Amino acid sequence: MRIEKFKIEEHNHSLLAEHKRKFDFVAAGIDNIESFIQKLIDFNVAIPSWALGTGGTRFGRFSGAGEPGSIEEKMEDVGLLHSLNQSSGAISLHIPWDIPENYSAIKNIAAQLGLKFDAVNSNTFQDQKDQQLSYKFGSLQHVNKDVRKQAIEHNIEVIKHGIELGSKALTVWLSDGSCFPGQLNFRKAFQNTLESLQEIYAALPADWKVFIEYKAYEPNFYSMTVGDWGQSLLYANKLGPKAYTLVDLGHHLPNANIEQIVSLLLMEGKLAGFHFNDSKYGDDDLTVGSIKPYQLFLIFNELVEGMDARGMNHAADLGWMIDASHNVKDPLEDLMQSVEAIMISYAQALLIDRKKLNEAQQNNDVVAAQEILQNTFRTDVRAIVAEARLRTGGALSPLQVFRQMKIREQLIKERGSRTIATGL
Ligand code: RM4
Ligand code: MN
Ligand code: MN
Repeated sequence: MRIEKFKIEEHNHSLLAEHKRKFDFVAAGIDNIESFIQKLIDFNVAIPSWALGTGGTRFGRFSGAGEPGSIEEKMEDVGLLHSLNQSSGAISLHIPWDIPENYSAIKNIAAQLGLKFDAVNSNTFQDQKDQQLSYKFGSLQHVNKDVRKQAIEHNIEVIKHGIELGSKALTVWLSDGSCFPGQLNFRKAFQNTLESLQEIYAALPADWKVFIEYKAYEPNFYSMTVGDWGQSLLYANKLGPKAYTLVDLGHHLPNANIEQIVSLLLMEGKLAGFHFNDSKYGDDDLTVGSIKPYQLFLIFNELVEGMDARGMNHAADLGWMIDASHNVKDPLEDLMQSVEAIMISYAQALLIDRKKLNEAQQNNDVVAAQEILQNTFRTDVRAIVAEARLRTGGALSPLQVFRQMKIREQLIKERGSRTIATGL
């Protein structure tokens, strides 16, 4: 289904007076409001194809009705999101969960919906039906060269799909590691992984990047072969200029200072970008901003500061993606909340008074530094984010339109109530 423009206009009209009141109030206190709005308009967050269905846990999966059953329907869902918030103009495919078959047909749909193809993701953490060799004991790290070769070839295959679609990056997340002491020779596992990654790197087109994602634990619980940002950065540095470290917010040990990691990766020119989500305990993959919004703000503070220090383009120079999936919400509503949380944190980070913060830091004025950050964090910028949406034809309240138009109900009518999306 598509949302007719006039429906969004009608909705915006109904909220306009109240929106204007809120916007004028917050905008009055901000110099450069126009340039901030433009930055918000330019900023887009990619949607992973696996987040459009209800995510399961290892205990069960409660599929929702009307889930997208094909890559085309997943694109349709991202198109719906994008027409509501004008900030979700890209989709990231996980292969083989979603194998593009007819490239030109798929590219056509993307063009109609105004979508681009973000990074493509490989999957060597599961065995597929017709797969020859098993990844039970790892993939790129495996002691058996033939298994490594199979995993390398899969990654090269994923790059080929990406080239056809116009993607510019490959994201490699490995579950490789060990569950028990003694299971693995750490150095050999690292070296095997590095050599495998080098072969994949050699297959990258000139204008591509490879994102090396790390994760502290799960599914391996004693060691992960790409377990933290230090290890990822080691690989990225050894691989070369097209290799970068990808930060997934849920992939750290509890209480890790992610904002500091971000700052240093940016300093090194090695930050690939983000997989946004939120968590209380581990890789919980909850809605962005639902648990630790202040941390998200502090991360964006470092992002904006660090990107500006390097003269980077906020919207284009890093990869921005949501990586969340869970059991209890409608996936589209969840994604709307996630995108909104990201835009709010980004907007707030833009508003931070850098000059004053810098002065406070230079004077060791700890109290002033905290005041500056928290004043901004407590500023309600939702009307600024909504204004950016309004100006680009999106909805003042995407969630409200989604519910009022009964979009899920319409999707259930079209797709049925027993559909299951591929993914986790
Ligand atoms: C992993 C990691 C990857 C994602 C898979 C589905 O934990 O976050 O980015 O592709 O999950
Ligand atoms: Mn991830
Ligand atoms: Mn994850």
